[in-house]
Amino acid sequence: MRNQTPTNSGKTLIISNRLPVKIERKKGKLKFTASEGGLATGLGSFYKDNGSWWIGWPGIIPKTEEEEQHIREELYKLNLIPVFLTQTEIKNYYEGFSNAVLWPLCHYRPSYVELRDDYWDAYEQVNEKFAKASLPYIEAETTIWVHDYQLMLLPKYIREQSQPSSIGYFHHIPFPPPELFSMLPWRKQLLDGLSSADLVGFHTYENAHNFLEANQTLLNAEIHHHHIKLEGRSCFVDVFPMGIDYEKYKRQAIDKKTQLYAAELKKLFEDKKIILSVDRLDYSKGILQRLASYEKLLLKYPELQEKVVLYMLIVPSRDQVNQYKKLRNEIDRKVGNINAVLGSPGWQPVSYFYKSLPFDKLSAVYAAADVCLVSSLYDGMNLVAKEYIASKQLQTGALVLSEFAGASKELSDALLINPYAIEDSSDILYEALMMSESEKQERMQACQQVVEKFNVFHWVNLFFQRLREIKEQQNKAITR
Ligand code: GDG
Repeated sequence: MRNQTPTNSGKTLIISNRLPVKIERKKGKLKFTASEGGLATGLGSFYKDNGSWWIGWPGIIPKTEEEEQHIREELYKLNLIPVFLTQTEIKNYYEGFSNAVLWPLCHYRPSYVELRDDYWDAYEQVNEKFAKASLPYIEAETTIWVHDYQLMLLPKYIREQSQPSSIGYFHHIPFPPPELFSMLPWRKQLLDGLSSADLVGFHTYENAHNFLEANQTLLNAEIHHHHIKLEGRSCFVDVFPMGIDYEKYKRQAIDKKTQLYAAELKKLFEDKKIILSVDRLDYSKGILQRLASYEKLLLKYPELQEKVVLYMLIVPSRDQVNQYKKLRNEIDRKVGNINAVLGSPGWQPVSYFYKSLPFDKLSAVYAAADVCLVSSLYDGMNLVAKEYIASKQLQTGALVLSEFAGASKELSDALLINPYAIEDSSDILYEALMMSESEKQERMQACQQVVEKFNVFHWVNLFFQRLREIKEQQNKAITR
């Protein structure tokens, strides 16, 4: 499906909190590595076009002005424009308002929300900083695509200071129901910021609906189907479930080296079935509930003891935010407890890794796993589920997927669980482990068809196509 590589006439400006690049200091020198994330892959053909750019934070604080200049020059060669953040901005805008206010609120954790004026002030200031940095790259024919909750005010700030062809925004995480969103003292400013875009996209209908309703109840906006009318401007709201680069995962999974590593991994666990989980450290991923249902599985079906292992890969994330530090300790304790109580000299029930694996190793782990367990309590989409599907080219595995992950709306042939229902989840996990090869194959093939067709290129194409249609409608309305 490579022929779906997106195209766009005119210039494109992508804006996200992080640039798709990793910069590390190694022996006094800076090392630049391109990011392999889904967004970077999907949008690669856009921002690398002539006159198109990607603006964002490069993830590093320069030590000197010369170093800052050097970073700018290096990134410029890659069509990337850095917005540098100070330590205080990182603390208050990123760790503060983005990850200790918006993230918990959008993931149904109002008790984790830290309502602080200094966080809000920094959020406004940094959004303004991003707008300022963008202005030199905006012309009348520029199409702008803003990404995610760190930049909800940006569509408004850009609109006030320039006249691009169109502004799109995509919300990668859930959008809460209006009753919950209402608790924010700055709810109106945030909604106003977003509805200044021409098009706002979500992964699911539920989220789009919540956003429309919030505009209606909190801003008194007129809503016509998927269309918000407010103060003479209009904003379309639509659903675009994000996909992955299916071919890339497929290619890597059938690569000889990957297969060799997968075989080594299987050998390491001998005749045991591997249940895999992969996520960033986050309370939205239901890691403690997952451990509880795995523990239940071993207690309820003791014949599985010494016959199965939970391979749990957790990527360090936001470890400066209080709730994340707390969660990490709780996970350590729970894993230790399961291994100490249920383990034996030759068997550790949970193999837990707190680190990130390189892509080829991750692919091998996907390929080796008998079951992939996604237990999110709430998740915009969850790409891990789709990556696992794309990596099972022998159609041998089973996916156990939370019904609260956006991916469950598309992957109806996965085994769906309510991760809060510990006992039910453990039964479904048992069913996955015991499933016949033919049923696994049937389900896997059905899921693969969906993930292959609705891949990341399809997602990007659809979003830009919708933006173009909106622009055409607006032009027609003006000339009428
Ligand atoms: C947000 C939303 C939405 C993980 N471990 C390793 C590794 N990863 C990669 C996975 C996957 C990505 O991280 C995680 O993506 P998810 O979609 O599962 O979750 P979030 O990070 O929370 O993403 C989510 C997404 O945005 C997109 O809109 O789906 O709902 O929360 O790609 O492969 N990659 C490597 N090594 C690891 O150890 N190389």
